[in-house]
Amino acid sequence: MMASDNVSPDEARAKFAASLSQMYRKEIPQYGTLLELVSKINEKVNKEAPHQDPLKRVEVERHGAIRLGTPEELAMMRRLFRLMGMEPVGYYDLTVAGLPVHATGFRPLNEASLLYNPFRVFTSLLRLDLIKDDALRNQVKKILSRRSIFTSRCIELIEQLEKSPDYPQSTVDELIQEALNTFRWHETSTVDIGTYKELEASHPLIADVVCFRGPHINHLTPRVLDIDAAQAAMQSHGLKAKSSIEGPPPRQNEILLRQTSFLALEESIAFSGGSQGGSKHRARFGEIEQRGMALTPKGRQMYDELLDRFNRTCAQLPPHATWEWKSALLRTCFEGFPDDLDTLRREKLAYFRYYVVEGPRRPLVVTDIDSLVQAGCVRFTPITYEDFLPASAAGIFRSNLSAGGEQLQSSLADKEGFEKALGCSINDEFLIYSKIEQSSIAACLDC
Ligand code: OOG
Ligand code: NI
Repeated sequence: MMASDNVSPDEARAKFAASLSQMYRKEIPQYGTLLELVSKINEKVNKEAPHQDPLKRVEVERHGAIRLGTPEELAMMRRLFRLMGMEPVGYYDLTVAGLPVHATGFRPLNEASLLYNPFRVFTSLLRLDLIKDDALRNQVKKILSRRSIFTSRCIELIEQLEKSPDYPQSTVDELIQEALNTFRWHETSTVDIGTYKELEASHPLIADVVCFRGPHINHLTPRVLDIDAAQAAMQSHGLKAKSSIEGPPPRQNEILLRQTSFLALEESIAFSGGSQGGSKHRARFGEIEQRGMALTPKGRQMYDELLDRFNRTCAQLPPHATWEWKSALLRTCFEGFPDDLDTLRREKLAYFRYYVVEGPRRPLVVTDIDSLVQAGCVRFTPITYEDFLPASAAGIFRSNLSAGGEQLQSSLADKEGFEKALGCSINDEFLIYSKIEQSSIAACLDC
């Protein structure tokens, strides 16, 4: 095999993301509308003030979400994503929001790969241990044990590529085609309508995970550079956007992640593999997000505290409180969060990448990065947040599931259990950002 026939994991990921986007666009026409309006906004915003992440990256940037049923499914998914240069980052416990799942985000780790294509997938795993009812839990286990979400050819190709020193284009192309089968929508449920209704009554999320042949991708989110403009555009294009934007308020210097979605589609499904007529299922929806800078643990703690204060105050508002009212409250709650880059940097609330600029003379004695910044020979830009927010994720989950579902067993996070299922440990997002910052500092000091 000639070297030119080989592709890199980055290329495999970019191809997979593009193929998935193409498939999803065919499945959900509103997604196509969303992409068009996002693309227009991005071009306009970037023309007015070029964004730190090049438009080339932002234009293809997507995240998807899938919900898995068993540890074996998660382990195989990890192996598939690894071939595309994606690793698990961050542990998200959603039980705190009454959802019987925990999750990680698969994404590229290093800067070059993120720049090439930052595709990420929020991957959750059903927590069977939280289903209180023994009979129900056993039934769920039994249904899940009968399915195989990957085609046998897909598994063969994963095994083959894992062993191979090369990455032949044709094998990777075939892998992508096979993998798409795992992510596509199925109009028929594997179970009969009675079982579906029963599982839906226990928790709509359980029905969504258990009743289908595969973990249909439930949204594919483009990145937008101005989410307030996109929210307004969604409404004027007839997409039923949810009224509030999840995450921090709008700011001069955006932090973390702001997200909004349009409501889940009600889709007709048939049962018992197609032989039994229909009902409706709500799982798939549209979402957009704006990404700001990654916060340090100190900044993140401040964010969590302020958001918590906002939520507690919100709970006391009268039921007719409008989104304008709530968003004004959100802004007030976040007034104490500094909004200028130098304060954010000096107070170590966010992560930055430092770089040397030509011109100003370097001080004779360089003690630390601050002396270089003060002398004007080093500048800094914030590092983009590449992960998810559990509170926002819970809000997104909830607004897109049919109402209902019993209270679940309250419990504790189980990161270890998740890692055991995954077959490897989860990368710590703070460590990744901190390493990028530290290596940029070292490069400036060495100069
Ligand atoms: C995942 C929701 C989480 C996000 O952007 O926070 C998510 C799901 O509904 O399966 O995608
Ligand atoms: Ni999402």
